[in-house]
Amino acid sequence: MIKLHGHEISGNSYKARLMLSLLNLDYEWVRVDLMKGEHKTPEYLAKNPFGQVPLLIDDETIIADSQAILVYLARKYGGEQWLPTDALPMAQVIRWLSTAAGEVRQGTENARLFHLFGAGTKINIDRATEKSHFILKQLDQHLSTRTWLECDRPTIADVAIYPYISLAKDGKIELDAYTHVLNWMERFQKLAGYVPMLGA
Ligand SMILES: N[C@@H](CCC(=O)N[C@@H](CS)C(=O)NCC(=O)O)C(=O)O
Repeated sequence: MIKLHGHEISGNSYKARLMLSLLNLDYEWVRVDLMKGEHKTPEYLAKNPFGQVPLLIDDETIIADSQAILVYLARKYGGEQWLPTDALPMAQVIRWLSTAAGEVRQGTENARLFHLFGAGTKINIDRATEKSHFILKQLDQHLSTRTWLECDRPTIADVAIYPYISLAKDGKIELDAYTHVLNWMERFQKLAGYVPMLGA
């Protein structure tokens, strides 16, 4: 049985939940209480020394990091559909995983963290807001001629980018001006197996 360790407020945990659900995989949700510091206990750090969620355990295999979890699940359970292995399409998809961990994290993810948890996060909200609009403009432009981010079909590129873009409002980032992004989000929400954020 696959186990996903995560927290309901975590968009990175949501990313992993989405993938499990899109692949129609059974799994057990193990709630890690971030507020109580359960991700910093010796037992948890033994599984993920980074002390972060999400963490996926599939029998003996332990995978930390939402992007790595997407790659693992896509290749282990999804064949070529969600992550193709030919050089060019693979590079095109991985580019968005990198963007999720880079520009999206510096933008909408950090803006959300700031507004949910306040100044204690030490996040520069002006910079996070600027980065959010930078990546939203890029995404909007990219999606103006495409249905999905790459390969003319949903891939883990879409799964990696969707959570923190759909949660942009939590960071007081309005999406109204980004119509192609809004349309893509609507299409994403219609995928078989789509699940909303826990508690949303
Ligand atoms: N690169 C990691 C980042 C994971 C991450 O930042 N997780 C947050 C919750 S969304 C967390 O566990 N924060 C607690 C901490 O870092 O102490 C991923 O993509 O999974």
